[in-house]
Amino acid sequence: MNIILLGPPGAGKGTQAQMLVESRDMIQLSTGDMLREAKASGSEMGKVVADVMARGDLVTDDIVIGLIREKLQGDKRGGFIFDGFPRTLAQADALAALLEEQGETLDAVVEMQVDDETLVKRIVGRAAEAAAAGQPVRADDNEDSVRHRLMEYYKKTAPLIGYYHAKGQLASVDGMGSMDEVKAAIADALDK
Ligand code: B4P
Repeated sequence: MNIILLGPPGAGKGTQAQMLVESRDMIQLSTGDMLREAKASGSEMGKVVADVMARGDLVTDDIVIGLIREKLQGDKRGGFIFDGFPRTLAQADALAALLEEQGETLDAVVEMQVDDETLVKRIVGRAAEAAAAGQPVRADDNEDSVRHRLMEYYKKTAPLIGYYHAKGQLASVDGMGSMDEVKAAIADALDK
């Protein structure tokens, strides 16, 4: 099964993708993690994306599509979880073409719904927890950047909700509950 986790920043896409890796032996493809790894490695691409990400802007479609293309060649295990990809209509079209090339299908798109103030609180809270534990704080985990990420989401990513709804692939779940409640809602949606 190949699925997309769609939702605003802080909706819990990464958190739920991890849970699906454990429960269904799926492979998590997080473009956010891939970009942060590129940044940490100091590669040319990492240098290009660092400022873009810190501002809360989207990285160019070419870069993220290239990252996903590479990963689709590898082991497929229980299927792929696309976490934070696609984020634009161009990325959605590219994903459809890449899956077709591999003889794969997209089985479901799970949209996680969380209100804006909860998203800001979660992300600012994550930054505060990391700082208190002496761990590195993500450059984009501050209130200004989160609010900018939200604007980008509504402008460029939210249109994907209608796009996948029209294809009959969309399942929307309430992402406001506890992590285990959201996990159960996603399991329910996937079983249907
Ligand atoms: P991502 O890494 O995808 O980050 P995100 O959207 O902020 O996080 P996510 O929804 O996964 O939330 P999480 O589980 O961590 O993107 C970062 C940046 O990379 C983007 O802004 C962009 O610049 C770039 N990028 C990535 N993909 C791209 C693409 N395809 N195209 C262009 N640019 C791209 O959860 C957040 C917090 O909430 C955590 O602290 C978690 O513990 C907490 N939480 C989760 N679920 C909870 C729950 N149910 N209750 C309470 N707290 C919860």
